[in-house]
Amino acid sequence: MGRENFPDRFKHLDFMKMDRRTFLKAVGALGASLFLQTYRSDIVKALEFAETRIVWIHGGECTGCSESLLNGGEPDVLQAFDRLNIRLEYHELLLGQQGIYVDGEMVNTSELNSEILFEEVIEEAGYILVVEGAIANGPKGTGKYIILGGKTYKDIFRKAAENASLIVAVGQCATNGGVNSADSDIKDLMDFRGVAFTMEDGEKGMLQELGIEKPVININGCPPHPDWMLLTLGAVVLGKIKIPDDLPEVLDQWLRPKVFFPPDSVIHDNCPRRGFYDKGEFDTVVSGEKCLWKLGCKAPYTHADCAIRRWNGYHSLCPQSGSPCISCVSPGFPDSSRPFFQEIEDVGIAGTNIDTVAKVAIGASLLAVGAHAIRRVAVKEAPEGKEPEEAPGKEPEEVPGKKAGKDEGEDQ
Ligand code: FSX
Repeated sequence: MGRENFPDRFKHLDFMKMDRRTFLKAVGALGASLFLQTYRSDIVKALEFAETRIVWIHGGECTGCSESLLNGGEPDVLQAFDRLNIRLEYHELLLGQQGIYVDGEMVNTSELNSEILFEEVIEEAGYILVVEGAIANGPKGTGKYIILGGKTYKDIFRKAAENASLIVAVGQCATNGGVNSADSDIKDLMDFRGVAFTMEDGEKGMLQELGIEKPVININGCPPHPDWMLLTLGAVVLGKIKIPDDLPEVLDQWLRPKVFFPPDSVIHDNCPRRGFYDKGEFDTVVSGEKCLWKLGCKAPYTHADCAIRRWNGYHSLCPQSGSPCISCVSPGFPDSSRPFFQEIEDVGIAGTNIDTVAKVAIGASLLAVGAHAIRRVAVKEAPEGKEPEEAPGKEPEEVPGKKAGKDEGEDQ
C-alpha cells in the first residue's frame, strides 16, 4: 500500500474547525507528507504568529531515531519544520557547529561551539525538549557513564528539562532505556533511565530521579516511525493537543499517543501475511512468504499502526519484508521480546496446538493466540517457590504516579 491509498475522506474537512478527535483521526489515517500537503494553507494560517522552539538532545543510543526522522521523505524534516514554523534550535546531528578550535583554543561563540549554543538556547524557557537516547544514572547516581564535553549527560538533561514546556521522548532508549538497559552483567552499574520510565519501573525515570515534574509524551519504537514523531510534534505545535490538559485522554498508560499505538488493535490485525496465519501456513525458516509466528513474530500482541501506516515511504513493514515483528514499541523491549526469533510458545489456549487454533475462525484464533501471547510474555519465569511477577510486556492498568488513559477501545 503506497501513500496514494491513504483515505482521502479527511481532505474536504475544514482543518481550522476540526475538533481534537477528528484531527487525531486525520493524523492517524494520513501520512505526515499527505497531512502537511493537504492542510498546507490551513497550517500556514494557524501558525502565522506562532513559532515553536525545539531543543533536541542525544544520550545513549545509536542515532537511529534521528535517522528514521530523516528518512521521512517528502516533506523532509526540515521542510516539515518549516511548514510548522518550528525553529530547531539545537540538534547535535543536524547542526553544523560542534566545537571549533582555533590556535588550540575552543572558540567561544554559539555559531562555532555547540556547547555555548546549548547554554544559550536553554536559557530562554518554553521550548519543546526532544530527548533521544537513554540517560545514564550510574555509577551510583553520578551519571558519569555518559560524559559530553566534560559534563554528565544526566546534568545536561536536567538543565534542558527544567526550562522545557513539554518533553517528547523519542525511541525506546529515551522512553524506557531500550537496548542500553538490556539484561547484562553491567546493567545495574550503568543504571540507564528513560525520561519517565525504565524498562521495569514506572517510577524510576530520570525525571523522578531528579525530582522534576514536566508533561511527557513517549514515542516508542526502536526506532520510531518518522510520522509518529513529526505528527505528534505537529499536533502539539498546532494546538490540537493542549499541554498538559489533553494528555490523559490522548496518551495510553505508557504515555504513548493512542492514535499511533492503539490499545484496541495490534499489528497482527492488518499484517499482509495474515491470510497465511488464518490458513495455518507458517514459515519455519527465514526468507519464506508465509506467516512468521513460528519464527517468533510478536505482532499478535504489539500495539502499533505499522501494518496500516507502513514504513520506508509507506511501502513495507518488518513482517512484510520477512522479519518477524520484535515488538520494539513495547515498554519492556528488548528483554520482553527475547528470544527474538523463537516461537513464543507452540501450545495455545487450553492446550490447543497453535496449528489447530490457527485453523478455526479468524476472530477466535486471533483471540486465542493474542491472549496466550500476552499472558506468556507478561509473566516472568519465577524462582522456585515464588509467585511469578509481572513483566513490562504486560501493560498495567495504571502506571504509578501517572494518570492512565481512557479505556481500551475508546474512540480517540
Ligand atoms: Fe535507541 Fe534511537 Fe533503538 Fe537506535 O537513536 S530506539 S537504539 S534504533 O535509534 O535511541
